[in-house]
Amino acid sequence: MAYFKVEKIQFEGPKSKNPLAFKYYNPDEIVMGKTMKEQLRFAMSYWHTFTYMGTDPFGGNTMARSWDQTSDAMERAKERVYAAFEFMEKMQIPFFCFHDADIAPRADSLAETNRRLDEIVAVIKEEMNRTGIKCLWGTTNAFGDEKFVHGAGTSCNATVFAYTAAQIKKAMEITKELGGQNYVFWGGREGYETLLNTDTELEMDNLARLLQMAVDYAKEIGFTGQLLIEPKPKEPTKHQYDFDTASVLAFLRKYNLQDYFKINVEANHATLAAHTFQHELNQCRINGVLGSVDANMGDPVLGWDTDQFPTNLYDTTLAMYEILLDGGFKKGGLNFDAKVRRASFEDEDLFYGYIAGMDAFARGLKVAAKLIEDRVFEDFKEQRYASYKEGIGKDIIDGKVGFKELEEYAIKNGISHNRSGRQEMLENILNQYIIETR
Ligand code: XLS
Ligand code: CA
Ligand code: CA
Repeated sequence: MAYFKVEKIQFEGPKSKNPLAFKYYNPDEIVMGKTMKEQLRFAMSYWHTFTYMGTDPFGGNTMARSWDQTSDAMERAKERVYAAFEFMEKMQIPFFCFHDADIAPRADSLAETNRRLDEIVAVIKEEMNRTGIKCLWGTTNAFGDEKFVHGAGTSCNATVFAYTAAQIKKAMEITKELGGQNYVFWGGREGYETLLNTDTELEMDNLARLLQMAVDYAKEIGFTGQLLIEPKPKEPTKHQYDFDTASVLAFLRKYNLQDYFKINVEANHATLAAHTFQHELNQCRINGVLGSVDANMGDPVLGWDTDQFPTNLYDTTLAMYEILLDGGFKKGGLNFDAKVRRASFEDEDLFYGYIAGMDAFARGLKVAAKLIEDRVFEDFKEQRYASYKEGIGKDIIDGKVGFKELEEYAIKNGISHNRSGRQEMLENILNQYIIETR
């Protein structure tokens, strides 16, 4: 049975006026030595695409999905699998990401929840075999249920810590079963509201203990996927421990976990932390921890985690620029952690959302590749830092001088003149590349 009336989305090129076609995403086109499909590694988020029904803090569902009409929760979960795979096939999306709670309904007991997960995982596996679609990453939802009111791994209640560990254990097992290439930890409620009732030291130590247990268990069961931490500065808690890439790195190094984790960068989380998307990717790249990406965008006017489909070409270009400079994705990919607006409630809108995001990233990929090929910023930066290539600059880099030698140098030579940073010139060149790249 088909759930969607829309036919498979095809590449028709930039001249096409068909809204249900790719204008820029041409899966087989080679960019920097790989096909677009291999470079971009697009993934569908199970939750925003198949369980989000349009609620917001002021109102309920606006979306009545054709795959959601059966009254039995397990039957509904199975229909959701078939609808999800039909959607990915029609969208030409090669990967998916999921939380345990997205794929199977929770039961009252953990044992029954786990049994339900196994039942649905078997159905997903069949669909994976039928279509060749793969799992980019799995995770557990340790934030939605009431039990996580004080946090999960950072809860003041030790039995909640234990329950969280049990959930991660099972989620890791099913991610392995599905051949997931990564496992994500997003600390949904790992943070606090007020220091008046919070022992941050114990909470952070416990978070590290939980992650160490996850590392140990991954080893024990032979899960070879990459473990990823997804930073977010706030929402739902006022202050989340995994604030941004820099604070996650400091945390990992403090607890000696740095060898086991990379980062899953989400665009909207970067902007919530008052960073740009590119800043976060750049921090990952220079520290060798760029794992995967949650592709979406926020709204600068609204200022919360709006999880919109990414359509801003500056962001997609500069994101792909960092990703390409990093040598491209290894196990990671571009997961659309994005949802259509609640007023875009028709099934067809899901297609428009994904087409917009995939085209924006395809375009970003091509522009970024051209910028790198032409060494637009590289040559400029090389010139800008040329003073470290010789003389006193080289001595600083080579560790040949200390304060005494530098004082001597400064007294004798003063400073050479500073040159313009040419920001506006560079921004205009970037515009030119975005407009002109074919
Ligand atoms: C929420 C997060 C979440 C993670 C996975 O803001 O983006 O969806 O990606 O738990
Ligand atoms: Ca995310
Ligand atoms: Ca988000």
